Amino acid sequence: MSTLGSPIARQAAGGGGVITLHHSPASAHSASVRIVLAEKQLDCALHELDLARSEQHRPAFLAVNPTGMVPVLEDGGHRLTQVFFILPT
Ligand SMILES: N[C@@H](CCC(=O)N[C@@H](CS)C(=O)NCC(=O)O)C(=O)O
Repeated sequence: MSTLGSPIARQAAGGGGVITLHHSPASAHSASVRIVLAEKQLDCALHELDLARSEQHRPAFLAVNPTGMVPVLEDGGHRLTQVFFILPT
C-alpha cells in the first residue's frame, strides 16, 4: 500500500471525510470499486458517466481526469485514477 493509504481503508476505519466516485455502469474497473464500497457499507457520493455518449471525454470530466477514464475516486483534494491505488490491500 502507498504511504497515503487507500481512502476506502481510511473510511472503513471510521476516518470520515466525503469521498466521490466517478464511475460508469459499463465499466468493469468501476464495478470492482463499487463492489468494495458496498461490501464495506461506506457512504460515497456517486457521479455516473455514460461512456457510450463519451461523457468521459467532455471538458468537465477531463478536468477531473485528463486521461478520460473511469473510475476516479476523489478524496478531499486528492484524486486516485487507478483501481490498483483505489482499492484497499
Ligand atoms: N488503468 C485504469 C484503467 C481504467 C479503464 O480502463 N477504464 C475504462 C472503463 S473500464 C474507461 O474509462 N474507458 C473509457 C475510454 O476509454 O474512453 C485503472 O486502473 O483504473
